[in-house]
Amino acid sequence: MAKRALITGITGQDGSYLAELLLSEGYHVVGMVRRSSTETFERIAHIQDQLTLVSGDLLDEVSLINILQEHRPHEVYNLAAQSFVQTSWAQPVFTGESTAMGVTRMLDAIRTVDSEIRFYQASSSEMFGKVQAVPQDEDTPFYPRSPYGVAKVYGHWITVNYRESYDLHASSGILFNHESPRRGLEFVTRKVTNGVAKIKLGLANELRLGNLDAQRDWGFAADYVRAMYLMLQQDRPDDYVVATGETHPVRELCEVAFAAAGLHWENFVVIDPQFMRPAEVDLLVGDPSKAERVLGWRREVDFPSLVEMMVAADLKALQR
Ligand code: NAP
Ligand code: G4F
Repeated sequence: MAKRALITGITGQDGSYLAELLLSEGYHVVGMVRRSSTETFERIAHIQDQLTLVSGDLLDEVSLINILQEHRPHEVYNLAAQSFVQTSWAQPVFTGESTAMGVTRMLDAIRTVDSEIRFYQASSSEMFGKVQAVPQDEDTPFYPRSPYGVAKVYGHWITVNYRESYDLHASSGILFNHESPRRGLEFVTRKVTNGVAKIKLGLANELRLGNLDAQRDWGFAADYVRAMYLMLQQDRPDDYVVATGETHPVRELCEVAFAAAGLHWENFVVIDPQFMRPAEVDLLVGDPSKAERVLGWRREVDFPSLVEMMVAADLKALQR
């Protein structure tokens, strides 16, 4: 009998890659989508006929209980969230409702319907915020710097708490930034690679950015969803840092991305204060040793290859 998995956030970057992976592993994949006046299925259009899409929302626990009762998944991957850090200052309450309380609603729905369901929570390196150690691992204390980071800390600890209180197989992946050609256009990697492609094709003549000094540990999203899957195949639930172990400033991202199109970044990048944040996370770099040792996880794509892949994809899409 095929295993059944429920993915919340299936229309997002990670949801689309995870759905592909689970289908290739022979799963029956159920994807939860929220009601919208227009469809947001672009990232899963190529596999939509292999998926069961169901309507639900992390803000509505009744919808979660009904979905679990009807589809009886063996595994739930909770990827849905208000995931853009900058927006979390403009919409702090909504961010808390979906990114923090949404986790409790799903955990409680699992406890109510079937406590044997295995659960994955999409935790984030944003929880480390003003970092208390370098590199960051599973024992590094959290110091979030945005309403989003605070909400993710709540989601992380409620996952640990339900695991310890109710013996749920609930794991939390503390994932560092991961990117791809499917990344939302508002995040800095995709904003840069899309901006480079537009400039190269004569569709724009500048790229406006915020803090170029911030450093991130950037990996490839398709590598990272493999770690999520591996966590739920373990006998025991646990928490894992998933990262590359390397960090790069936004300035270097610009350098590599513009160079991939034969351009020099300093001729086009303009600093614009509107993209600066009220509180910044200056440096993130993760230590993935535990995920490598216990899960046998390895990343396959390095930083220059990732950026070059994204520039090439944006050039191709815009040329089309
Ligand atoms: P994303 O592209 O922004 O996707 C977010 C998904 O959540 C979308 O499918 C969105 O649906 C859905 N969603 C938002 N609010 C919802 C609600 N109230 N009910 C149901 N669905 C809702 O994010 P991502 O990059 O794939 O990230 C996946 C998860 O990992 C997120 O929880 C994110 O915070 C976390 N994370 C991401 C990274 C990263 O670097 N990508 C790193 C660490 C952790 P619509 O399509 O309808 O908007
Ligand atoms: O690409 P970003 O918006 O990603 P951020 O804030 O690191 O968050 C992402 O990764 C987290 C994991 O650490 C996830 F949990 C979260 O959901 C999301 O996927 O910004 C990266 C850095 C920041 O320091 C920002 O200040 O780039 C800097 N930056 C400079 N100029 C910019 C810009 N960021 C954006 N989005 N746009 C700019 O123009």
